[in-house]
Amino acid sequence: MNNLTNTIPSGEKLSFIDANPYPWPYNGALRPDNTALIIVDMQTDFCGPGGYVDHMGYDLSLVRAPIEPIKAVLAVMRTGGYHIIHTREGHRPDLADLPANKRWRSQRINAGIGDAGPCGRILIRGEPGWEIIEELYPIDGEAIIDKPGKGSFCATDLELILKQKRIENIILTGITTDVCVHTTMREANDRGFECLLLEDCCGATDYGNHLAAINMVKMQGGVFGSVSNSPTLVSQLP
Ligand code: C5J
Repeated sequence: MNNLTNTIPSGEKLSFIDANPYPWPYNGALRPDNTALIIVDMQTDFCGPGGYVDHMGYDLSLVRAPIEPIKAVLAVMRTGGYHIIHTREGHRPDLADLPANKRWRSQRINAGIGDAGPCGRILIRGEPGWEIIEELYPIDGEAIIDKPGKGSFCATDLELILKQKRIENIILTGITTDVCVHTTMREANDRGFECLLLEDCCGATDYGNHLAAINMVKMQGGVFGSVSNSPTLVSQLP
């Protein structure tokens, strides 16, 4: 493999991925057993025709752009034996976990969460629109985190699962860059996880917001972690 590797006196091999603003992970401890790929909300509601984002009138090509890059990363990380975790945003059919203000805001823009649409009830667990898209569908053994909010740690068992599996490094992909991916990255970073964002494996409903979200990660020496891309990761992953 073409990754940047070093051996320290203890004999442990260090591996890094070229990234900005620093080679990732900070300590070179990059291994399948301590590293997870998180794929955020690659659901029909966020990137498919007739889903929530489509209802809101945004350009689906922006949120579909990461599908092929994520596929490439997913294939190499599955083969390498890395942990794979998928998330899904959605609410209970009785809307018991839907904050009133979130519902109200969605109704204002004619994409009411819980309302009927071409892909079933919008953002409701179990409905066709809430499913992860076929191209990136989880396989046996991959954890799926169902979350009612934007971040993947709020009201979920993600942190418990990461700790049980002794995961230290998280590679973030999915949609949308500026909302669920960013919130998850910030939450993970504050909990001490070492995060890498793959810029071509994310997308937002607004391209300027996508770019700004990527830029924010790199401030202050990597305030939330570091940024790389799928070809680099695929060619350098140990
Ligand atoms: C949004 C998400 N944008 N998955 N959800 O509402 O980013």
